[in-house]
Amino acid sequence: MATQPPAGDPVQDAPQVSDAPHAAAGLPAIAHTLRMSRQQMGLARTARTLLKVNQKDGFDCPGCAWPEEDRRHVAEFCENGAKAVAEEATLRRVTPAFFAAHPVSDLAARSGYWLGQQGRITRPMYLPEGSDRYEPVTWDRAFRIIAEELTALGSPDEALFYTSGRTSNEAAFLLQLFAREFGTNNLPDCSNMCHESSGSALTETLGVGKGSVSLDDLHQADLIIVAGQNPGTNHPRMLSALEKAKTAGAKIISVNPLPEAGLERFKNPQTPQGLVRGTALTDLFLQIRIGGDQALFRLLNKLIIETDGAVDEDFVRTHTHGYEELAAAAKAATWDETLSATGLPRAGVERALKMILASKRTIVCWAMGLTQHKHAVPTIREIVNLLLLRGAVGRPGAGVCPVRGHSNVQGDRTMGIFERPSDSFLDALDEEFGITAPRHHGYDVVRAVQALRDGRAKVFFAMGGNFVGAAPDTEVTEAAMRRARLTVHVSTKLNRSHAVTGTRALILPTLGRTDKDVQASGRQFVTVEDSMGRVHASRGNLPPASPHLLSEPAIVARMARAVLGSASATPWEDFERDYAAVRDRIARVIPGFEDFNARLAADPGGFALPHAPRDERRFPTATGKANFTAAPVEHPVVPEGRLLLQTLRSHDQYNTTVYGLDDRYRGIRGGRRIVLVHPDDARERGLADGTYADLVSEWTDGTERRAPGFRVVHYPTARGCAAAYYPETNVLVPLEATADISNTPASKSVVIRLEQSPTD
Ligand SMILES: Nc1nc2c(c(=O)[nH]1)N[C@H]1C(S)=C(S)[C@@H](COP(=O)(O)OP(=O)(O)OC[C@H]3O[C@@H](n4cnc5c(=O)[nH]c(N)nc54)[C@H](O)[C@@H]3O)O[C@H]1N2
Ligand SMILES: Nc1nc2c(c(=O)[nH]1)N[C@H]1C(S)=C(S)[C@@H](COP(=O)(O)OP(=O)(O)OC[C@H]3O[C@@H](n4cnc5c(=O)[nH]c(N)nc54)[C@H](O)[C@@H]3O)O[C@H]1N2
Ligand SMILES: [Mo]
Repeated sequence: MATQPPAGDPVQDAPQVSDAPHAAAGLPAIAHTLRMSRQQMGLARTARTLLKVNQKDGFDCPGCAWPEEDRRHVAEFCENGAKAVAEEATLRRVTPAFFAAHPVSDLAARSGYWLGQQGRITRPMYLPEGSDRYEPVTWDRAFRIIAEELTALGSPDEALFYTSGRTSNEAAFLLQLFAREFGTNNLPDCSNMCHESSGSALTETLGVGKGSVSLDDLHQADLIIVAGQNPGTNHPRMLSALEKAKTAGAKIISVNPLPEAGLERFKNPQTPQGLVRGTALTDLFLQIRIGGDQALFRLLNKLIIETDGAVDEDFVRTHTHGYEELAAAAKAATWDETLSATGLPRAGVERALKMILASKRTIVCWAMGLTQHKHAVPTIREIVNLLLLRGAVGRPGAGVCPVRGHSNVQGDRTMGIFERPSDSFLDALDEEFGITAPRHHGYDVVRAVQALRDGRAKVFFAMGGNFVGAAPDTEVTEAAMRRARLTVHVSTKLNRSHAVTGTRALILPTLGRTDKDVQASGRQFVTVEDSMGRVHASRGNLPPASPHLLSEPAIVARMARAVLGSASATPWEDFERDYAAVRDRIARVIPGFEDFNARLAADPGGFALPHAPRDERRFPTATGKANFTAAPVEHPVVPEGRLLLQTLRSHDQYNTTVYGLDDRYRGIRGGRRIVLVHPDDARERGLADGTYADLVSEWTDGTERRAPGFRVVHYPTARGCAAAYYPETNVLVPLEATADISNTPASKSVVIRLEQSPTD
């Protein structure tokens, strides 16, 4: 079995470039899946795990948050879901002997790819003060160390409890409860870097910070606009839904600076005919300039308002507020300004308008291409404006569809992982547990880095994720993390955050989704919420990666007991014993979870959470109506000679986890240090395809940040724009460059210049 990690590092980063294909999935996807799975898991385990992904008695795919079809295929998996599973179910192991052989200074010199390839962590590990080597530690001692540092703090607000979106509802609920009993709302999470802008925009305009459509709505839509999203790589199962809608007659508009193969043509690996010919998905491709979306949607809204009979007046009168303000602001939109902000041809915008006017059931889907800009929140609000004008919210086949990233990022927020919780949530928590949760807001991700940097936070605890790899401004973030007294990572695999630590550090290895979880009361399952607000069970079926692992709920429960001791009346032991006891409490605290356990027992396939705008056209906003908004139109201003860089994902990565060095759908192989530039922009700078350039970001305060040695790839992106992979480019994103209101790092609009690399 080829399950040994590849030897040696630095990993050779030598990108090869060929023409990008114009279709996604198909036979190459199946071949690729099987090869990667076999390398990590061997053949028998590959078969055993892949058959259980997303089945009703199996585990939730640890990949993306796209919902499952109700009648599932025998093998409901996609290439990238399978890669996420293989990465976790790997047979490779990181043992105490590994840590003895690799001091922290050595780990810090390795690539993220190499670290991830070493396998699953098997034992709790401790890095004492002044030492360069992690050593094995007992669980009891690990919790005592955490208790020591937490109780020594001057204030509970000097502690940070980060969550990445793979954490189950049960573990998330316990973690936020513990943090609030301890006395802080410092619960930053990956959502702060992800869909926070969507949540902010939707809460204000519709009253609920989540999407308003179900999978059935998508199938029934007659127009789907996909803006700022690359589903072929990041939500591959969405392509089946788009194909289904398409077959039923829907039209698709994609709005993107890049032509993404998955949106062009989908070769469904589940059908023989799909494998051969595939389905063309996009009817209209609007190749927009980075950051031009608000301008585009504002002009479309003006044109809708000016077209007789195009506004759903009945809906606007009955259900909305603020129409007059929007109408007045929209008047100011001009073709000239819009075409220059978007780089689009007039005919393209006119065609989009026609398609929108012809549609009765419109859905807009989006992801990071819209959320990670300075003006992300007003951009998403402008999309809401469009849907409200057309009465396309709370009607079958219509609505907003922010497509979430991590498989339970939405559920974690529902469970109270939020630095700005509502009073009603805290009141319910206080009442249920007899505690007094703090009411003042905590730190989000960016503020957490600032607090560490400025010495206002001293203990950092992470329930999953790779904080220093994922956060912006790598050098600033790493320096901030090194100032902590203690850093603790609950992790399945090694990553950069284990190598960039506080004075003391702990690695607490945990069960993943695929692992069987047995507690004193017997075998457990956990629950997750998908991108469309459906909650369902997830049950691992593999023997755990090591007998020394604890589950995430067990880790929180034991930490709480060690830290809070007899001061806490919460039955932490019972919660660890039987997760049903946690769900009983969730049922009493969080609306929509009534009879949680009973409903799951009746149907492990789960249930949909209530959503007032979708279910009853009720909008729980400040005005009691759906709100039109009329923010001034913004778009990035790029100084002469500069480009606007977006930092995105390749096909072979899951956020900071790098599965491999290829980006098949963009024709890149064998390397990640590439920058995609329009051929004319590259030539203007004297950069032939294949030359190497440094990316230098220029921030408004005059500071510069440099990422050296990227191979220039001539690529048909929109003019004036560039693209390169995250996390290699996080070093370029200034910590202070964030979205207004949501404070999400603006990692899709970084002003850069290209400088030919000195070695070239
Ligand atoms: N295999 C795999 N699956 C994943 C992930 C992964 O890393 N790997 N990550 C998960 C997570 S956490 C998330 S949040 C999602 C991310 O899913 P995506 O948002 O699809 O991820 P990105 O690669 O960041 O792609 C951003 C897309 O937006 C486009 N874009 C960039 N700027 C603009 C703009 O200004 N306007 C418009 N209209 N488009 C723009 C880019 O060209 C690109 O197509 O995927 C989830 N699923
Ligand atoms: N420049 C730039 N920066 C970005 C983005 C971007 O587009 N551009 N995207 C942002 C987005 S959308 C997101 S969501 C964040 C992602 O930020 P994070 O969620 O913090 O990062 P991940 O890379 O998903 O975390 C991977 C690690 O999670 C751990 N892990 C995996 N499974 C489990 C599990 O079941 N339990 C536990 N406890 N640990 C587990 C493993 O140790 C693995 O190394 O990055 C953000 N950063
Ligand atoms: Mo995300």
